[in-house]
Amino acid sequence: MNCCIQIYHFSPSKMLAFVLLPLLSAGVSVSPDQVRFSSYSGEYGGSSGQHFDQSQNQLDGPITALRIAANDKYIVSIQVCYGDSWSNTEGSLTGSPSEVQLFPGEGFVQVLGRFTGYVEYLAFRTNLGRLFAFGPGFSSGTTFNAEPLFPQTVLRFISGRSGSLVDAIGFHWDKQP
Ligand code: MMA
Repeated sequence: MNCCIQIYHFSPSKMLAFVLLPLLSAGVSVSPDQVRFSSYSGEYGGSSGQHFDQSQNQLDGPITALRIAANDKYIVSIQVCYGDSWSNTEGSLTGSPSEVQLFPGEGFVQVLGRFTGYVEYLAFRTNLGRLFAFGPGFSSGTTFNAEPLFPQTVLRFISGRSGSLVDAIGFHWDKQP
């Protein structure tokens, strides 16, 4: 018997595998342009102040720390550390910010907040379950719950509007670099 005849000796199950395996593997292999990891939540707050965008800062690395100052009504400033580099301070440089540091590999996976014409309250939850809250706990403002659309993604950078306060904020989620 020569090798060309052997194909007729495949059992039905072998034949099925022969036909189905390439189809199945084609079905589960996803080309890069079909994969989505980026999503955006926001913008939460008012329309005054000047637009800011820290998209360039994400090139410095993952978010590793935050500095946030608040008074009895509002979030006064926010500064984000990307890798080893601190962003510009959005809002006022007055007031004493609270600083939180993330562990290596830790990232923000949820932000709960509240706003009126300005951002009043922000609570950041990490993928290790830690929660860091800033600003007054109660007011009549509108609440929000910002989360990434895709699993295994984290906060990569923020954008928004600021002046002497943080007027508005938005959250950009993506894979950790
Ligand atoms: C400034 C100015 C406004 C902004 C507030 C609060 C005091 O006014 O930039 O446009 O709304 O600060 O950030």
